[in-house]
Amino acid sequence: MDKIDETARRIKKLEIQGATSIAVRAVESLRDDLLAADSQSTAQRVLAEGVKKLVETRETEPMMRNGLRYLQKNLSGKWTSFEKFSAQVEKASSEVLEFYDKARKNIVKIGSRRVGDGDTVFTHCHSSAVTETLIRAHESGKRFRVIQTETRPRYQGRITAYKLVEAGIDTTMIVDSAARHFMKEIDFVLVGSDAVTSEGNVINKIGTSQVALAAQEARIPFYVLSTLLKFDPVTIHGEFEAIEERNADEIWGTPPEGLKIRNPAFDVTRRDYIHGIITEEGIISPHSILEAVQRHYPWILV
Ligand code: RUB
Repeated sequence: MDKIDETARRIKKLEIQGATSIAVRAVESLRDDLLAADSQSTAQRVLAEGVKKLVETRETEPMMRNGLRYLQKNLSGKWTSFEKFSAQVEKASSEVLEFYDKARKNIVKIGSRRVGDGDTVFTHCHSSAVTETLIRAHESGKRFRVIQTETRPRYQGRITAYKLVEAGIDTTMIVDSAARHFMKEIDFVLVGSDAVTSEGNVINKIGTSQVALAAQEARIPFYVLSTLLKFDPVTIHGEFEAIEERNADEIWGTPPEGLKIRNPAFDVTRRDYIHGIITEEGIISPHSILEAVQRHYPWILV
């Protein structure tokens, strides 16, 4: 399981970050190790252990879980030959990667239309969907400004900054706690998502819900860019989306003895604060998320 081990290690260390990159790399590594297996029984073991290992890297990543489970479902059962099994690995993994790719293209297209000439857009953390959307809007000739957070403790805002500045977008970085201070300058907030629940709540990088609160207070629209593939089906059955809590040394490497440090990676933004979720179906109300998932990816709900 060389590829799976390497990918799991890199996801845990945040060398691979963001829900989409995590999901794509997890599916690719599982596909590669399945294709490298020398027998059907080895492949079945890689499938079971590999999915478990990848899923455990980050708790709050249903886009990865949905993709890996799609592979599992399509590879279960008895195969008459190892060649047939391998062909099915290729087929099912290409299908998942195509779902991811198509969804991304659609949300970027729809999201970039929402950016207006002269706007000031606020974003938090690094979402590859958000940066791609802003870059697409810029490439289409719109001129706008972005205010973005540095995103403690791991500074993912710097990745956003590099990408936006490289694309020639007028970008200003602020500390996370300055979000409310700058709300009066903003036209709308655009953030990514790690998970969407059956109630239409969104889980994204810690601090997102504070930005949403500040946006609501200032009467600023708060949009979330999220493929429906980030829907977490367990939330229908009453379970809460698990929130990953990371190591304390991300916050302070040499704290005084006895100090307690808490480091949740994500928080929940309730649907009441969300103006719209920008999905592959269009900009939808958080209330209609379940129906939209049912229409596009019924297999997620099975
Ligand atoms: C990243 C984060 C991103 C979402 C969406 O958190 O919260 O907003 O994952 O990303 P972390 P994308 O850095 O802890 O992974 O739009 O790329 O799917």
